[in-house]
Parts: sequence; C-alpha cells; structure tokens
Amino acid sequence: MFTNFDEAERAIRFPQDRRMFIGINPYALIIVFTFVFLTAGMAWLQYLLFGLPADPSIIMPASTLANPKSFPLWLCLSHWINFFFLVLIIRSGLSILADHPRLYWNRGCSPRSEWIRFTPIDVPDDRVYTAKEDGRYLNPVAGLPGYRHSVGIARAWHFITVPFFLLNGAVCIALLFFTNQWKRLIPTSWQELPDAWNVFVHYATFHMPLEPNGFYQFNALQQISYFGVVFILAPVAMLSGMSMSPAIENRFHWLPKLFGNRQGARSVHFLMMLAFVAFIIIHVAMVAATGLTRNMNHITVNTDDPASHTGLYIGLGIVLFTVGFGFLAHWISWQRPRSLQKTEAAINGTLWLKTINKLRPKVYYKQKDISPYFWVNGKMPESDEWRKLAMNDFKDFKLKIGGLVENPVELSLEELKKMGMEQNITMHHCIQGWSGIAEWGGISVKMLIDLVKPFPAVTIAVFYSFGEGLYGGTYYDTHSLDNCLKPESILAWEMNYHALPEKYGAPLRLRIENQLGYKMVKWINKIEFLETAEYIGKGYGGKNEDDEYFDLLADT
Ligand SMILES: Nc1nc2c(c(=O)[nH]1)N[C@H]1C(S)=C(S)[C@@H](COP(=O)(O)O)O[C@H]1N2
Ligand SMILES: [Mo]
Repeated sequence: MFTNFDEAERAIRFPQDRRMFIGINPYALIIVFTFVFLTAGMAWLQYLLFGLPADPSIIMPASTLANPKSFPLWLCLSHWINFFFLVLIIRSGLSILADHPRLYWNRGCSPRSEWIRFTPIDVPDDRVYTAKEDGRYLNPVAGLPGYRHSVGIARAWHFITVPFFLLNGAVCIALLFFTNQWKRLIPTSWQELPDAWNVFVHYATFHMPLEPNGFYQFNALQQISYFGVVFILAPVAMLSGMSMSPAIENRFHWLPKLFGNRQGARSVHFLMMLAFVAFIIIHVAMVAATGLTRNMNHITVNTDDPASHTGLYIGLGIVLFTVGFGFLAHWISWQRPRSLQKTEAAINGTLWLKTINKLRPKVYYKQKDISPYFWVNGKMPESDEWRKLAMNDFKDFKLKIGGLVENPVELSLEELKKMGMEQNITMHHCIQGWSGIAEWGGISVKMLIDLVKPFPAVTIAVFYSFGEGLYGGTYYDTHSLDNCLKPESILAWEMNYHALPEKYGAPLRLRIENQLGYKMVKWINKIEFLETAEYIGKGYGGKNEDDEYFDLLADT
C-alpha cells in the first residue's frame, strides 16, 4: 500500500524470502526460564504452604491532604503523548533492528555468537556475504516503515520522535516534583518491597488483590512498576541508545562500557524495548481488569466516575488516532521520504553539528581487541578498470585529487606510502547496527589536504568509489573538511597489518572515526574538494543519502 517500487527496488525491499524466524541461544533461554520459574515458583510455594498473604493494599493509608489525588490534566496529557511517541519509537526501532537481525554481547559480531537472531540464515563462510544481504524483511504493520533495507527512513522516524518523547518525559518528571504527584510513583518506605511481593503472590496465583482505587493511590507493585518504567527503563533506553553513536563511543568510551560495549548497549536497548512492550500489555490488561470505564475516566478526564463512558471514548479515540497516524506515517515514508530526511536533518542534524560532531575521537583499542570477524558491506567494483588494477596489485593505480584546489595531484600507492603512515585500531560502526574492531594503516587525510591546498571556499571533500551503489551508479560520499581534519581520519591501504584485502576496499578506503560506516567509502578512485555537494549525484551528499535517505551527518 502507498508504495511504488520499481522492479529493482521491489527485489530489495519486498524480497522472495520473507520468512519470520526467532532463534535464541539456549543459555539465554535457560536464564529467562529459570528467572520466570523461580519467581513464579516462589510465589506458588508461599501460597501453597502459607496461604495468600494479607492484602497489603488495605493496610495502605487512605488519601490525605498530603497525598496526591486525582490526575491533573498535564499528567493525563503527558501519559497519552508518551503512548503516541512510544508506539512510533518501538515500530521504527523494529525496522532498524531488521536491517541487522542479530544481537550480541561481543563487540565483534561474529556469526554464531548471537544470543538472539531474527533470521533463519546461517552466515556462509565459503563466499563473501554482506551485511546488506543479511537484512530481513519486516511486515510494515509491525515495523515503521517495514519492508527491507528501510533503515534510513526508520531512523528518520526514530530520531524525529525521540526528542519529543524525551521532552515530554522531562516536562512530566519536572511537574511530578513540582507538584506532589511524585508520591504516586516513588516508593517512600521499604515496606513497599514486601508489599509489592505480596501483591505479586496474588497475581501469580491468579488472585486479584483488593483494588485501592488508582484515583487516590496505587498498590505497591503497581507503584514500583510505574517507578521502574519512568525512572529505570526510559533512562536506560536513552543511555544505551546514545552508546551506539560513533561520535560518542570513540570519545566517551565509558558510556558504552556501562553495557559492556556497543553491542551490549544495542542488546540492552532491545531488552528495554521488550520491557516497554511487556509493560504495555500487562498495564492495559490490568487497567481493563480493574474497572476499565472508571480507570479511563481517571487518566483522560480526571474524574472518578465509575459509570460515565467519556474517558473510555476519549482513550479509544487516542488509540484510533495513533493507529491512523500509523497509516499516515506509512504514506509519508514511501511517498515523501525526502521530507522526512530533511526534517531529521533540520532537527537532529543541527543538534549533532552543534554538539557531538565537535568531539574529537580518541584512541582506545589495542591489538588484542581486534575482532576475529569483520562484516563486509558494499558491492565489489565490477569495472574493467578496477579489475585490471587489482590484477596487477594496484601498481598502476593513481589516486586523483582535485576540485577547488591550488595543487591537484595524482598519486600512486607507492608515492602515498612514502608520504607517511598512521596506524589506528578503531571500532567501525555500521548504520545497520553491527560493529567490528580493526587496525587501519594509511595516510592522514590532513596530509593530503595540506598537499593539495583547497581554496578557502571549500567546505567538503567528495570521495568517489570504483564500486557502485545498491541500485547502480557510482558510490560516493562527502565529508565536511572539519571531520576530514579530525584525528584518526585516514585513507587506509592496510587492514590488520596486511595489505587491505579487495573485499574491504582495496586499493584505498576511508576512515573517519566519528561517523557511521556508510561514510567510509571503499575502493576509492578519486577525491574532490568542493564548496557544496549539491551538484553531485542527487545532491544529498552521498550515494546512501541520495538513494536510502541516510543522514548527511552520521554521528549517531
Ligand atoms: N564503495 C562502497 N563503499 C562502501 C560501501 C559501499 O556499498 N560501496 N558500504 C559502506 C558501508 S554501509 C559500510 S558499513 C562499510 C563496510 O566496510 P567493511 O566492508 O570493511 O566492513 O563500507 C562502506 N563503504
Ligand atoms: Mo553500513
């Protein structure tokens, strides 16, 4: 619906193989089952041996003047705004996940080291298998925008909505503390822990505890759950999300380290999503089970009326609006993807430019950190020109550097190597989600800039590849001069202390460490220094920016 894929695009976005699959590492399953059986088992044991514990809700004090009662309008609003954005964030997150449908705790992403995967495909070792090939189709009902390889559009949705979600959360938390509503969410006595357990024993053994009327107070388990969602799930989701940014990872290394590494952060980010989904399901079920109409009046119109249906209808209206917006979002995704890309650039692009893009990458990794496996991406060059050069080990290759420069040059690999070499061990961050650590050796881009002397008007460098993009046409990308001059920005001819292998981009590939992988052009042929990228390709600053709506600035 609303899509108009041509044949080439359809083959990629709506592939033959659309199988659903979930494969979980047996150890991960054992841990989950042990946890569930232990907690539920303990509840049952207590129930069978000692009977149901006393109902804690009736012990709790009745509402007093000091205690919050009712739900002020701002709380109702922020609750529903939160719901609206959460749906968009979860759905776009699923679409992002589908582009690299594997989760790990190790930062190298070796095949078969996943703890969970959403693809039936075993990575073959007998041929080059790209991470792009590995992307999965996702039904557009679940994912925003769904289909396959829609990570660019999905990220636009994710990053456009996240700031509003965070802003809503921040305003809500500020108001909680400004009023006395914080008392609803924050446990103030240790007694709440055993109380919450007692309530849990009720639920786990299929008994309903007494309902304390949420208009005035929550039961202890309910309060602790809400507290957990607002003060644990949301912040952990935010921090684990930020940990995946290359600009942050290679400067504030301690942040991803909180989760082990970038892949740990990615896994935790996924688990937070699961926790949100589990919460929504249980929350809605409990709201329905404890007096739907009355509860809906609480959270929409701030009345404790058990009979009026106003709240129910308003709530239903908001849910329908959210579903309707899903259709609109789908239409925008496939009919107006360019405006999405531009909106994201206006909001996040500007924000990153003023903040994390200013950070200078540092060196963290050591030789022992080099990943045993490194995923491959991109279409190998097919031109005769490149093949001939490759057959002769690139001895006849000349890198052409020109554009708006005083001193255009053509340099062979030998000449480049004589100019000097820098070696860095860094983490590669692919937009799809995988990462890998490798050693890269080559010449600093700064040295080349000093050599060719760009005119003052120059703001960007264009790197052209011998290879083509996914839908044909030269692969290229652009970088701001500023990022080219950052530490560790190099043109590499060496990977892991050996000549750069063909599949990893021989003769030369780019490394700009505060950016995502698609900006690291492989099989480089030519460099141009220009004032603007407007007249190259479709004018958005790179092959993926043109065709896949990726961000021009790839700090996150
Ligand atoms: N020429 C060319 N360069 C490219 C690509 C491509 O498709 N063509 N893909 C990019 C992407 S998306 C990534 S993640 C990295 C992958 O580098 P690797 O194969 O060394 O892991 O190369 C980048 N450079
Ligand atoms: Mo990538």
